[in-house]
Amino acid sequence: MQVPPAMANLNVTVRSSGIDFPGHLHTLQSLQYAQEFQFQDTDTVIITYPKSGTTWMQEILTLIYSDGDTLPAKTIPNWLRAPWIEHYYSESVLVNKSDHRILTSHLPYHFLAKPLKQSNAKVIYVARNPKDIVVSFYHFHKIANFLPEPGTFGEFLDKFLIGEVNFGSWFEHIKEWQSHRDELNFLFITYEELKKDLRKSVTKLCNFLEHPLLPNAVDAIVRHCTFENMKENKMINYTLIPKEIINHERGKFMRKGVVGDWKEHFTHEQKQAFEKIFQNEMSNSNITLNYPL
Ligand code: PPS
Repeated sequence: MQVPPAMANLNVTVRSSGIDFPGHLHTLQSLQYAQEFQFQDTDTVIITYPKSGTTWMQEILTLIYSDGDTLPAKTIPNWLRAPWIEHYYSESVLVNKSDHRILTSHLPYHFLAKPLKQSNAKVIYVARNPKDIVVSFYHFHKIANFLPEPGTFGEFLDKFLIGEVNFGSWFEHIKEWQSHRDELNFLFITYEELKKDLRKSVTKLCNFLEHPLLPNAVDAIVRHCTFENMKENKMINYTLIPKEIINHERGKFMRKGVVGDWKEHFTHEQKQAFEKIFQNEMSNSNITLNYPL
């Protein structure tokens, strides 16, 4: 696999379709590759806006497809076992994978629409309360040297609400994917659902994937995929990445893993402003988020 130097393109931003992407992981070519991606019917694609539970779903799906065997999750980094289609390295990683590929993407629907509609790949959209997303994203910006300095929380929140952050608008992302769900082999699941009842969520995922598991395999997945366990797993906690890229002295990727941390960050005014924009943006969508905002 071709790996660029550790410090490559940390300060580069790639803009495509009006959206900024970190140049450390994306190139115009890799974004083009994603738009022409050859999906297979046996693929499972995790779709998320960043900080929605991507890594958690990568871990759960790895364990579902290994029938509860924790070895792959403990020995292979998540970006090799469930690569982001749009990252510069994905083509070389995927060369060796044949069936039941787990793929990941943060891209808006319109990037993947054409190739996805030509296949029967399974799409799992993981959503999370956007108030918790913006908090998690803010803290991630402080440790990820390939993302811009976030400024204060209030400054970052303002940019998030108008979609002027890397990966674009959360509102557009969820609305666009949801409005095309009937054209796809699609499952919607939330971070809050995983948190509330991981066992039930694993069963729901197994049903969707048509991959039934014995109860002891489900037990192994539920045990392995708690926040406490996963935060120690070097294969997903990003401590394998040099600190010039993700500085773990400034904070952890596996930060808190809770629902409602926004309450520790938002002022009353920020909460009011957020909810007003949320109502405006989401009023004509038919999305029901099964958690209180
Ligand atoms: S990324 O960068 O987009 O891939 O990030 P992503 O994996 O989507 O989101 C990271 C947040 O998910 C939390 N996380 C978990 N929470 C609960 N349980 C488990 N097992 C788990 N695994 C990851 C992680 O801690 C980040 O959330 P915050 O709120 O920052 O803690």
